[in-house]
Amino acid sequence: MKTIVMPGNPSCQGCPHAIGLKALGLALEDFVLVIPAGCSTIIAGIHPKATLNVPVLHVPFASAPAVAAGISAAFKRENKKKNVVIWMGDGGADIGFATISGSAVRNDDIIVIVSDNEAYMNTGIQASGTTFWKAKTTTSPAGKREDRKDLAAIMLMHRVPYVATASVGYMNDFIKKLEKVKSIKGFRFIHLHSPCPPGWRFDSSKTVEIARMAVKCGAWILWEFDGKFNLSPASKPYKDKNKRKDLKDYLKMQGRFKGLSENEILEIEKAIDKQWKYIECFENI
Ligand SMILES: Cc1ncc(C[n+]2csc(CCOP(=O)(O)OP(=O)(O)O)c2C)c(N)n1
Ligand code: SF4
Ligand SMILES: [Mg+2]
Repeated sequence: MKTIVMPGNPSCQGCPHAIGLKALGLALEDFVLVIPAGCSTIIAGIHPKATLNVPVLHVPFASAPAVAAGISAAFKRENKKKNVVIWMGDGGADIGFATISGSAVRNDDIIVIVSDNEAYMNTGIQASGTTFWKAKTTTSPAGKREDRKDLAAIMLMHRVPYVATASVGYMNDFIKKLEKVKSIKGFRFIHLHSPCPPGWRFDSSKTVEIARMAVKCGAWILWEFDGKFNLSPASKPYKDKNKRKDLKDYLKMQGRFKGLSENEILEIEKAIDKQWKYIECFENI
């Protein structure tokens, strides 16, 4: 266990990537990071001002799984028990999806973590496949019209040994999942929900609160597949729609949803209900 995010790193205040990266240091003993372009590249920095206290390789999006699998194979040859972790954003997971999918099919012995702040933040808040329904970004100024892709579900359908969702609002849950994956062999995938203060337009003190609200209103569902599909404890109560917190409270804390009509909020509610229907199917796997 060690602190991997050093003081003085250039992340914004309240940055979810910095919170998530801290969890890696707490859960994994011996690992290297492969980081494709994104805010995390800037946070990690370059020598002599590198701010992550682990070996980091910066790579282009699509090459990340091949690079990580190569490092993992080299460690194995040397009989070294080290984890190789790709830490990437949702934009990276869009642009580099073909190679992530190929790596999952080959069951490469790597951990892939997508820290999803629901847009391409580093290049100016462009919408990604996982951007929330109706959210305003610089490429969806009137609100995102397309549906939101469920990346973790897509990875689950690759039949890999481990897939989970996590949230920077539930660090114990995330750390527990990381502790489990470090000794599993093969392709392991964690989709981490990472609310971003400037991108979502909320106060930088509210990252964890917003992340928790996403789970409590059912918009982000915590689950784990390790051979068997399970809802994680924090999300279990919200399977019951009546127990979910008011979606409006989640939306109104974020500038990216300013001006939503009642009808649009109803549409989002329906999309969230549909998301839970898929979970019901997965529970029968
Ligand atoms: C092939 C390729 N296309 C585009 C870019 C430009 N680019 C750099 S970072 C980035 C956005 C990354 O977004 P995401 O992965 O969501 O990370 P975030 O910045 O949100 O943490 C893009 C498009 C690039 N570096 N390489
Ligand atoms: S824009 Fe968001 S993800 Fe990027 S460094 Fe700032 S808080 Fe972190
Ligand atoms: Mg992003």
